[in-house]
Amino acid sequence: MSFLNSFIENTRKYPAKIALEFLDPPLQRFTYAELDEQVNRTSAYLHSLELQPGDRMALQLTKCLEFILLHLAAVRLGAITLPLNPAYPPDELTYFLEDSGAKLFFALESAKEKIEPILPQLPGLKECVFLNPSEPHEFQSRIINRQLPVTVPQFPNSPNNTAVIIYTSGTTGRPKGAEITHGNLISNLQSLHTAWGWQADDVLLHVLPIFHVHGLFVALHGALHAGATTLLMREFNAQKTLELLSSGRCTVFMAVPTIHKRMLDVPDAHQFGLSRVRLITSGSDRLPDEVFTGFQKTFGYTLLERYGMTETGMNCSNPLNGERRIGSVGLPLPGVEVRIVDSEARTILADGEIGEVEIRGPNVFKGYWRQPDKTAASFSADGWFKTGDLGYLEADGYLTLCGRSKDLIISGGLNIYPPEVERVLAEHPAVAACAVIGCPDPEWGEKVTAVVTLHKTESVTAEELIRFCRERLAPYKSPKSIVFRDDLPRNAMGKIQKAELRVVVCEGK
Ligand code: MCA
Repeated sequence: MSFLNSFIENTRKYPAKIALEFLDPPLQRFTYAELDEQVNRTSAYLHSLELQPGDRMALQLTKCLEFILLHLAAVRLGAITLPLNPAYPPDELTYFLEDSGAKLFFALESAKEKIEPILPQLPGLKECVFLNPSEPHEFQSRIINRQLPVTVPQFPNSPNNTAVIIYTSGTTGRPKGAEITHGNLISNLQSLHTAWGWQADDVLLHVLPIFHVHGLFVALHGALHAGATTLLMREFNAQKTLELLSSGRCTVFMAVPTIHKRMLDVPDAHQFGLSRVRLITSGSDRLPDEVFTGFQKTFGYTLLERYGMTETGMNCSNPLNGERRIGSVGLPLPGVEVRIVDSEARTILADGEIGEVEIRGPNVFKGYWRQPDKTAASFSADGWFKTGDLGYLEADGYLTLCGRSKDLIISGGLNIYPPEVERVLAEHPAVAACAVIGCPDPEWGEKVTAVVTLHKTESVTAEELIRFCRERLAPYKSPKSIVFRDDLPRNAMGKIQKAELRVVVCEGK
């Protein structure tokens, strides 16, 4: 049983329907039957590279057809996809490939010079293939149209088999690979299918990256599961998005608050009519009230906010029909249980009381890749996943989030864990101590800000420190601003007081 079963069924039900269409160059369009054929050929190719069930295949590609084919084909063979942000520099990339023990790695031709030097450090990696998605014919002739001897049968995945590993950072140590199973994916697809009323005649406008839960599982898998059409924009463009949404062709749109805000900021945005789009969702970060009401005023549309995490997929959603409550992430999805506990005593709290959100259900991941201790620590004694988010339930079941117990920054819908950035800054010889915090920001939600003290004899500029970080971290994780201070506030145990820093640095008090 695999999440691919519904896709395969749809290739028989709707062979001539457009499954995928890339809207910007290279323009590409595939019916369900054509996509199925290409996935089969790609499976035969991966089989010829001896990709076995359970093997990891890493993809560090842009949003392209090659990514989608390789992902679906690997999973069809029972292997595990490891999607990686193309922005990861070699340092981070080496860690992900090494930790996951990836056997195959598909990367961008344009990154070849940076990647080739790290390959000798990866003895587990059997093959690294460089692709150029702007020249799709190359992939076609090298891979898809090769004479391959066998049609490979679909591996009979069980719900507990891992389908995808997505790395998430934590408050301690290096990022951990969250193992997401076929069962997790199927249950979440079914819940969302019902909750959001997916139809085979839906047309999804897809503007998100596909190396994350949101763009890959919720949007792309959701549409393939429904037998719907997906129109893909390779890179988000606010003006073009509004033109497409008002064209009457699209019925579903999913985005993060930064994207919704950019759409509101388009000059004369109110002139675009979105009345033929039946569903517009917002997730991955808290939806600011002004964006929620801005959408109502400008487009006459009430955004549907939902709540998810890499480890759990989607947990809650405001209803399709019913009240989409401002500030709330809505009701638990079918099959998902939500409770609020006291962060210290771990006792269950009553409605209205703020505590840590815990989740239980078939959507909850299997564990962190080869990290049994960290997996155990992330579950309560009775098996609920501790999200690290703070919130409260209302008597009618709506969940409202109001902060985090874990030290996490969300910028433009992407998670950044301060310790990762602090570790890099601490490597700079001039830095004596540092603390990384998220300051509220109208564009990004939160802006990565580093507060730094220097060794007395050293000097360095903010620009130099930012450049130092950008050489070692993905650009979205690198500080957007550096604040120098003579010392950092600490408690009696010597721990840096981030709450105090946030007040002083972010609020300028
Ligand atoms: C780009 N930059 C960022 C971000 N994105 N900096 C901080 N946070 C970001 N999210 C950097 C760029 O590298 C660039 O740096 C500079 O900021 C300006 O880039 P710009 O061209 O304006 O950005 P963009 O390329 O237009 O991207 C903005 C974006 C993008 C469209 C909002 O960040 C995005 O697609 N976000 C969605 C992420 C997402 O799908 N999250 C889901 C995670 P420079 O020019 O200096 O190099 S899954 C999840 O969270 C859970 C499970 C859930 O519930 O969904």
